[in-house]
Amino acid sequence: MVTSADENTGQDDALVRVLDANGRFAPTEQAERYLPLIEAIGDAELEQFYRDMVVVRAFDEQATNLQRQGQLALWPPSRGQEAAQVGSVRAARPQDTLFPSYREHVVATSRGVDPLGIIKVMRGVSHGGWDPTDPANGNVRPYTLVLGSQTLHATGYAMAKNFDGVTGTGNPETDEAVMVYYGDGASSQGDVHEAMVFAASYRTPQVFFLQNNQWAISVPVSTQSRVPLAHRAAGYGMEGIRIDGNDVLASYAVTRAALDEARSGGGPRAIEAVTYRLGAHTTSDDPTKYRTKDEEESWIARDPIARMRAYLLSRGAGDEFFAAVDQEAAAYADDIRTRTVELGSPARELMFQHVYSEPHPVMAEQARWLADYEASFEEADA
Ligand SMILES: Cc1ncc(C[n+]2csc(CCOP(=O)(O)OP(=O)(O)O)c2C)c(N)n1
Ligand SMILES: [Mg+2]
Repeated sequence: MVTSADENTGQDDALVRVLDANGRFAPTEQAERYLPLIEAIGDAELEQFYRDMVVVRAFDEQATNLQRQGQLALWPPSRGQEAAQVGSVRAARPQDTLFPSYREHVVATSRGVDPLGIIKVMRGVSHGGWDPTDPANGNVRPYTLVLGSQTLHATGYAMAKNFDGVTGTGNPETDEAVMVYYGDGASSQGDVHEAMVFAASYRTPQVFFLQNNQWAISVPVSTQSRVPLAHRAAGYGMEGIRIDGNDVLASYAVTRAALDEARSGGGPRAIEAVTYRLGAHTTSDDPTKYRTKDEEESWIARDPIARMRAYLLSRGAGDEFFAAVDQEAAAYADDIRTRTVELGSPARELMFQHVYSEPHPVMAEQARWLADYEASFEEADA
């Protein structure tokens, strides 16, 4: 079945959506089965979703600025994708293991990872950023820049959960599940297909969480697939669910249900969160070269934070709450700035030390060349 470009980019209505673009409670037909889960979300949790989104946006803006000021080598902005990420990560249970790609900043931080861990990777002063085996880091595996490769890691890890018998016992409080994040562009990688074949064959306790943010750098999603990406799941033998990725409630409820079905022995699930990357692909990219202002504005009108704010207002949240969240976000971003500029630079010899396991003449030669080159400036200064 070939569908129109509009359906593929999710401008149609056939999505699980609970809050409309104006933040009104207006569940689509596809959302009905999730309503009991939505009704069970308490006020404190709703406020937490909003707080998470506002705080990570402040972090993301601060990091983008730090890159522009030469403090980071690169930054991949998450602006616009906050609802997809916050809803899904808050749906995970503590015992679950999460495999991010490279843009899931709030996925990492809301599980306990210090934001400086992410900053260090993007500054080039750490190879991994955080220790995924340290319980303080909430079972979040390291960022993966090789597109789609983390889906294989996740499937292998989830297969091991079955072999170890730590899932599928019928107890959602202890049964373990795995969730992997990837993008619309990554979905064209062979790795993702192999990961899905093995996941379905071995009935892994796993959720594939695809953020369709419409672009893979400058390539539109319409080039990646002739059908909505969620439809692909059926070909592997798993349910594929398409959600409005700018609706934090849809993201939460659908992910919660999918993870719990997967952990109870139901096999893997695929979620396609239809969203939009409002920022550049990374700070090395200029999106004005390949997309229109009109397109960006049509998605700004569906901003996930404004939508949740309107919903909370309609439920009676007051100015005090919103002011406190803004203050918290500003303090969070300030703290990141302070600690980033204190990081300094690693010794230049370090970059040659882990290329080969043993000393290597080419590395020795390059290290000598760099030392001489830098010394030439000292002589010039003297
Ligand atoms: C295997 C591989 N090929 C190419 C790249 C270069 N690359 C980095 S990000 C990117 C686009 C990814 O798009 P998508 O999967 O939609 O994720 P998004 O960046 O939109 O979050 C490409 C082609 C890479 N990192 N890895
Ligand atoms: Mg993308």
